Amino acid sequence: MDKPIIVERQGRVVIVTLNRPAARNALNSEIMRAMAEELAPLDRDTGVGCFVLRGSDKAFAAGADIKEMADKSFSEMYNDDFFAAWDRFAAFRTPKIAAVSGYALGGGCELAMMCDIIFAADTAMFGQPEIKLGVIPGMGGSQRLTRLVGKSKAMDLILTGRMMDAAEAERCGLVARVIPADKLMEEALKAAETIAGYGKMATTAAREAVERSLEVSLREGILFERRLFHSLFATADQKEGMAAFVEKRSPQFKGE
Ligand code: CO8
Repeated sequence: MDKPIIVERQGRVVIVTLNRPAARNALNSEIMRAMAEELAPLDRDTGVGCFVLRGSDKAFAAGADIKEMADKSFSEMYNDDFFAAWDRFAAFRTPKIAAVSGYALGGGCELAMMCDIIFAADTAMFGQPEIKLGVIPGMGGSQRLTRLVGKSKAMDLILTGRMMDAAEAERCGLVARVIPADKLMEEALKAAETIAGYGKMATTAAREAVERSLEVSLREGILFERRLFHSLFATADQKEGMAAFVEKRSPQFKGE
């Protein structure tokens, strides 16, 4: 049987490929479990500086697996806390880039939004079409999409179930960059290598600070940022980064 995900390490970057191309990478429980379990040790590894998550050319992921969910009862969904392990992926502290080609729909769009940066191929299509199935987004879409693109656009997508293309996704702030499809991985890897080349304590702190801005008031967020900033002066990487600048050389970060 094919593995649900393929995990490849390239130096300090880990490429994760969703591996159900024939099912448009529909996210079933095997993929969810593999993502949570196989990636957790890599998340904790100071030698890993960035994840890049991708699907196939046709689909990043076309949502949760409808065939797996269709016959479930409320009590099965509730008692299993169905799909809760995706929260573990979302909570990884290593920076994560989603490299999206083709469809990112429903849980696929939600998975991309669990990443820190979304790069979209010019072929990418985003949407939250759950309404067409008689349900609503269930992996954070109603919350994360609204924070990222605002209420009106989120309502438009979630209530109509329509798709938006990469250009619209970039315009509304969902996507950081739109890239020609054949250059998507090259660009994503370049950015991942840049991020992974910095000290991991600083990149972890940076993403934690930005994430916190989505949760708290401006005053609380600024205080959180300042305390994190202060705390980085206890790291060897801060000493090395600033010494390297003064000495006009490249820093050698250790993630300590
Ligand atoms: N689930 C299961 N199978 C799927 C899914 C899916 N989401 N998407 C595609 N497939 C399967 C198709 O059934 C088909 O299988 P088969 O070959 O056996 O017939 C195969 O993939 C290829 O699909 P298509 O022939 O439809 O391929 P196209 O390229 O013509 O179309 C689309 C691609 C547009 C992506 C189309 O497949 C589609 O609309 N898919 C469904 C999209 C959708 O509705 N996604 C939302 C799902 S619900 C969801 O994500 C909720 C998340 C929250 C859950 C959390 C619970 C707590």
